Amino acid sequence: MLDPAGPAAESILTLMAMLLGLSILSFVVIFGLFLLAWRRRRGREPSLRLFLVGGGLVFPLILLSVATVYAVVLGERITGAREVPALSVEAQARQWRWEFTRQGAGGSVTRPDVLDIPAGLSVEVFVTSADVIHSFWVPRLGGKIDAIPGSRNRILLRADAPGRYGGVCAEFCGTGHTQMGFTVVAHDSAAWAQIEQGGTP
Ligand SMILES: [Cu+2]
Repeated sequence: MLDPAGPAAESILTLMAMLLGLSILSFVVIFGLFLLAWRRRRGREPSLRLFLVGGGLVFPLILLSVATVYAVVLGERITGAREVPALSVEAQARQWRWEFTRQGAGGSVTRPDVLDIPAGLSVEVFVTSADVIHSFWVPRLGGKIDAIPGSRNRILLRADAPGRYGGVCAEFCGTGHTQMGFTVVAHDSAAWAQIEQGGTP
């Protein structure tokens, strides 16, 4: 996730860096005030009003407003709610593997533990589970989404460049949890055209 390869993962990293920055800023300000109070304990009394209104209301209000607006704007990018995807894929989790199904030229195509996508295009993945709760996560491409029995959760992924991206189950789901990895293979346009014609990836 520290080496994002698509817009959703990039937004998540930006959001994390921004929240970390605000936390450090707030820590420095509060610790600075503490040091000031400690050094001046025998001096004149600081204004109680400034402390309560400034430190208790204005300062956190500014920090939280910035964080909220930023998170909402980035959240739109992460969920891709308004984007029209180029491809829809069904992902079904079960103890302890993944099955990815898409509609191809000759009917539905299912591959275990490998998700083929076109590079550079948005793909929506509908995630569900056949048994317990799992979680779908491709750290370099986007955030996590839970795989819940009886529910169909959507996540939007885009890989900017062709390549292989590792995915994991991010919710402890039993003794085989650590082996429940999968691979997202992003194909270039020529290879993807072949796959759409029914060729093997
Ligand atoms: Cu799992």
